[in-house]
Amino acid sequence: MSTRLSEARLAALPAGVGRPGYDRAAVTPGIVHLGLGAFHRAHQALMTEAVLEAGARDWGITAASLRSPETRDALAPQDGLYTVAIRQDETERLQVVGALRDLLVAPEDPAALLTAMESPSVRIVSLTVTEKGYCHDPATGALDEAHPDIRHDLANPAAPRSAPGFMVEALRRRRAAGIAPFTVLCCDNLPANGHTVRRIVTRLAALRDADLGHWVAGEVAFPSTMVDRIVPATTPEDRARIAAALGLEDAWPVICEAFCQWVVEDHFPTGRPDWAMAGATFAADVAPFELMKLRMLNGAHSALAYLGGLRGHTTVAEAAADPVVARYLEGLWAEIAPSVPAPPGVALEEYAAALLARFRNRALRHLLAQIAMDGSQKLPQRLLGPVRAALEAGRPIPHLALAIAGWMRHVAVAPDLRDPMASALRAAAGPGLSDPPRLVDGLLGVSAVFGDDLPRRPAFRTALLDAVHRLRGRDGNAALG
Ligand code: CS2
Repeated sequence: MSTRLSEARLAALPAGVGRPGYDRAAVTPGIVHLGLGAFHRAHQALMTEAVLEAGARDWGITAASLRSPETRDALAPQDGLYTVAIRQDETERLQVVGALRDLLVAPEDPAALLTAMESPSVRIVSLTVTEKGYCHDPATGALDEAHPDIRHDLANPAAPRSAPGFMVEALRRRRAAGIAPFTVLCCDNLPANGHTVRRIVTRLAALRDADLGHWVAGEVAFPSTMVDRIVPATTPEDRARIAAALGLEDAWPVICEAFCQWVVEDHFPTGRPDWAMAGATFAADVAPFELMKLRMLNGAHSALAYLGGLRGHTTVAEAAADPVVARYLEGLWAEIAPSVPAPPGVALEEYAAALLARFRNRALRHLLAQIAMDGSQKLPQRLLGPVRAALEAGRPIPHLALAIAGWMRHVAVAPDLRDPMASALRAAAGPGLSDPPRLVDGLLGVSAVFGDDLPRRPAFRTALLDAVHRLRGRDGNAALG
């Protein structure tokens, strides 16, 4: 086995590989990040790296995993260093990133994470904990007060498990100690993510103590953000290729596309890094960017995840290169676009064309199965928002209905359904494709996904039934053609 990437080995890296040029030891933590996944490392951490590179010393990141120790175990022996591989078709650029100063694993030591979040030098707590990490009802956006982690955190506030539980306890301690609250920066694909997380955290705080709830509502900033970069899971081949290029072993590099967008509402009462120098855009209103991205990009991703397999594809790039699938996407985007007010300076047709080109990036092995995960948490903001708008306007929705029927089929047939609501969804799906009305009505009745309004829309039910019938025909493949 070759030598491991580490601070001491940085000078030995080949000339073309980017690396920290600043004194890492002089950097202090200004951000605690919850959710140590690949997305954070290829997006916010990389942008923060540019700020550190430009001379800032007070915006280092303490990154915590709320679940498994895997990433910490991989990165700790490398002094927190890891490689970002930016890939477009046949080209690849490598950069070793030093922005992660400390690595924590919450379940091992919740008190250590709370102590880090309490520190006056920490002014931002950012999050990438995925949709399900907020313990909310996906259809309404409200805190799920019956969620086992929320019940646990109410009973054991000093040793929380959930992201909202950590934020509320840390904010309570800061308030008690007279320390200004941190800004909560949600970087997950939730609708109106700042507002949604504000509602969740405020509600949990109020359940602990009404006064604390008022204080959180009045004093804590929750700017909204739109985050965008495609970051597929790292494969063993990626690890081997990157080790060969570095001449050193990196146990957990991250892979991403060249495209990177971050639109952030500029509301940080205790300061923020100058992420604009790394390409972030600060805007007064993020909502139109967020809607566009969630519906056009993520909506199309979810449609591909549930339909691409019918044509034998396993990755986004394979599916998007298939002319039959590309035609379907065109139809889907035409149904979604009227529900998206174009942000200033953006033409939706060009945005859609650019998405197709990004999806076709041959260097990314983005598994459809990875995107298919957690559909119950993703469908409302990605596909059901556009469905509501189209039904309201009386527009037909054959492409949207096919995507949702694809999800219904997935729920019924997936050998290993990866979704926090898996057992409820399976029960609601009944005997599955053999009884389309039972499948459609059963799943439409899951109000955490479809709300109370959509089951009462006969046009929606009819479109779904029609789509499920199309998916049953022969091998389902014909439905897309
Ligand atoms: C994807 C996203 O896994 C998924 O659900 O749709 O992770 C997507 O790749 C990112 O949001 C792109 O910015």
